[in-house]
Amino acid sequence: MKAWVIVLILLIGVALGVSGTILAPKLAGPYLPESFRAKTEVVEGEVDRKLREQDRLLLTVQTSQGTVLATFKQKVAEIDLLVQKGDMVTLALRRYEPFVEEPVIERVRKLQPTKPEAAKQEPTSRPKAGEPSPPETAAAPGPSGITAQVTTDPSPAKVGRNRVRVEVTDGSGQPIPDAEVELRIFMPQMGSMAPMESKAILSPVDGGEYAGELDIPMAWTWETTITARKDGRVIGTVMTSITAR
Ligand SMILES: [Cu+2]
Repeated sequence: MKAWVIVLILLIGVALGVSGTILAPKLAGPYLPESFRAKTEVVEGEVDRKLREQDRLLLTVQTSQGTVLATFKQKVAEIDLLVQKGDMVTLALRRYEPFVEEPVIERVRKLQPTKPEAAKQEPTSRPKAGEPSPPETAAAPGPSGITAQVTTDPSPAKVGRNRVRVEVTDGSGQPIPDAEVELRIFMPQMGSMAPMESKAILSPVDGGEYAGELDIPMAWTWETTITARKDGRVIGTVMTSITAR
């Protein structure tokens, strides 16, 4: 065969290959199975377990569609550093699947305890050496004008049994004695995790001060509602949060 024929065949081959690469996805796109298309779905959920091995990292994420086990073999150290148990992560998946490899992590949100407003107004005196650190406090005016200042022992609160103290004052800062005070912590449903709650009925210890025992089922920043009643009638509710570590 003549040399120029071979060159011509080669050139035609290259031209077909190039145009095929450009045109094929456009023409064949609608006929390709779902998984071949670049369409992605965004799935958000809470990291409920993280397992680091020598050369890979596993995350289980509770999403609204089900649990995802994501396996990473690239950027293992980086992901290990960034993502912690309890974080909310957004994954780009082709579709929901229980087992995914190297999904793109689009966002990581730390569910850090939000510092209550009252903390900012507190004097910033440092505790002296040997003294216990000041207890975590939270105060917020309720719809009826009452204020409840929560402290936990230990502080920050721990998983398990904690002692809680609540100082209840009225709109003008006067302590409210002789009330029935109840404290409830709540976690909404997340993914397949059922909602959780725990309650403490507090007893008066001093004028306007109430105390009791609270069981905290897991490390989390819990939505906290304090309800004060007098003669069975609600005189005020206060929303705040308690973080257990
Ligand atoms: Cu939960």
